[in-house]
Amino acid sequence: MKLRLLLGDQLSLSMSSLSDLSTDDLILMCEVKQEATYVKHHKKKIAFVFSAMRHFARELRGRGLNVRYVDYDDPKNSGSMLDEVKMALSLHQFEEVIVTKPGEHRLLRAFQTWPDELAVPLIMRDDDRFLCSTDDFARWADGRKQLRMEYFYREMRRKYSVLVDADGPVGGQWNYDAENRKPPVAGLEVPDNYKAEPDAITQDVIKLVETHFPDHFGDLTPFRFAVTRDQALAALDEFITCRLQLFGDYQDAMVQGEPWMYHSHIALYLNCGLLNPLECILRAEAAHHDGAAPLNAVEGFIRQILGWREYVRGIYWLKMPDYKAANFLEAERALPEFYWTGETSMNCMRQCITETKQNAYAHHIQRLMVLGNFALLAGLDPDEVNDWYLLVYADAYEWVELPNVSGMILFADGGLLASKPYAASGSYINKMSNYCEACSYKPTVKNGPKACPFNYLYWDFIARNDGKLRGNPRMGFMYKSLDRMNEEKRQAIQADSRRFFAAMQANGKV
Ligand code: FAD
Ligand code: DLZ
Ligand code: SF4
Repeated sequence: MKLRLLLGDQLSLSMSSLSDLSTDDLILMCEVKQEATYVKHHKKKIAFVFSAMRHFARELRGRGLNVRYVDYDDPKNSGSMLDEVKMALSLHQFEEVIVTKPGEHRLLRAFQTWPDELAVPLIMRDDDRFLCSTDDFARWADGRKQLRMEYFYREMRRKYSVLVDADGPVGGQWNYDAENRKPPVAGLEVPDNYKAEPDAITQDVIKLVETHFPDHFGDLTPFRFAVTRDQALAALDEFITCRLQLFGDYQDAMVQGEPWMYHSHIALYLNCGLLNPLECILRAEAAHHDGAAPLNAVEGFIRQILGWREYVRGIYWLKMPDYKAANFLEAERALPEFYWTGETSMNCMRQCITETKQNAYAHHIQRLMVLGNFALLAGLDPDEVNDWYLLVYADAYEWVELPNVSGMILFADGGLLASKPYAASGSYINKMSNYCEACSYKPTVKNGPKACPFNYLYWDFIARNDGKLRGNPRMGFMYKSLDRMNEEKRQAIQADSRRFFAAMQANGKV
């Protein structure tokens, strides 16, 4: 008889910890304070994880399996995963505890200390839900000077025979990104996103979160996430039939009041096990095959899952724990208060933070080119930025959050993940969104109180990091432009940036 520990992001019948399951075994699932508060997760994220866990436990029981489920508000709940395992072990004679390796290094480290604490062996199995194992990624990375996602992705396309035919990549190119940068056009009619009706289980969880996590970030209701595999499949279906066609065209576009755009909104389901990556990829590939979606959209979507998602996980496990401490640009400014309140005159930031607060979601380009770009330009401390991203999004787990934040947005890893910083001025945001129309700053003004802060902060960032970035071949053009600037212009940039940072630090009113 074995005890099988199942974590909140392991909600799949195909978990390695459940293979060779016997009907005598006990599956342990527990809602514990430790996991719910190691960062103060968004209220919607906790409600999502707890409700999905409870629904999955119900499904397991429906299949005749033994489940010990510890509710958060059970008076006997110890609050600690280890103590819950000990408690379960005291109930029967178990031979061993089996668990699939967790998605976060902090928990793996904790699990590694458990054998000293437990009377039976702890067996940790690899998480084989991913399409590239950590060993295969390490083999791919071994000996390479640069770990570029694009080359990894091409190998994954070949390995899984996705969008490839006898002549190579379908359509003749591996990557159609150049077609996926259309600015939004007026009158876009974005389809309504998938919404599940909260059932009694979800309603109980909402009450629980209201009671126990009142000071956590974010709006708890309306809560419309899928919480079962069937619902998650319905959300995937909605994406494939209603949004995929324009996913590519408007992948980088941002529109005021349209938080969901043509994205799929499935990361939270993929990351907790309700969906598996290959089924999403194959659905998109089939849509192209059937003529229902163009290649630029389908390839772009598949690249995010088969490429980026697997690649960032590979980087995480290859480079942890050092990756977390990386701060190549020596950024140390505190995260400003408006990341929590949304109270800033920068309309793009206000929109993206408000939507994050409401939905525990922002789409990629909001995370990257607005919220992340600001964090980079302002030189915000990577630890604080990482904590923020880890707690505000329903899809956030450290294996995927950390490389995106430290590598992709902050360049804290010195260029392991991105060949140059994703820094941009207000003109990028103005081109790719309609946010600037409703902003009290002007994207075309470069200096002075009316100027878009992204404009002068951009050049301040370039000047401030001269010693670290000038040697980067992809930054040569920027440093040539900086060198051509006259002294008066440089001083105006510095003065505006100082005034901005002083106001931001003093009262946050920027
Ligand atoms: P879509 O745009 O529809 O993309 C489809 C799928 O591709 C996503 O569901 C996701 O599984 C995958 N994907 C896309 N981009 C990435 C990427 N860069 N890395 C890994 N997977 C990707 N994604 C998370 O799942 N969790 C996070 O905590 C997270 N933090 C991020 C932080 C920053 C600063 C940035 C720039 C990106 C982050 N991402 C994260 C990646 C990406 O922004 C989200 O996966 C995506 O916005 C989720 O929305 P969606 O499901 O609508 O994605
Ligand atoms: C995110 C989360 C939360 C909020 N709560 C729990 C919980 O109470 N019990 C649990 O088993 N898992 C939870 N999780 C998911 C874990 O944090 C996740 O398994 C680890 O971070 C490893 O990825
Ligand atoms: Fe953002 Fe600048 Fe545009 Fe305002 S003007 S919305 S701050 S990019």
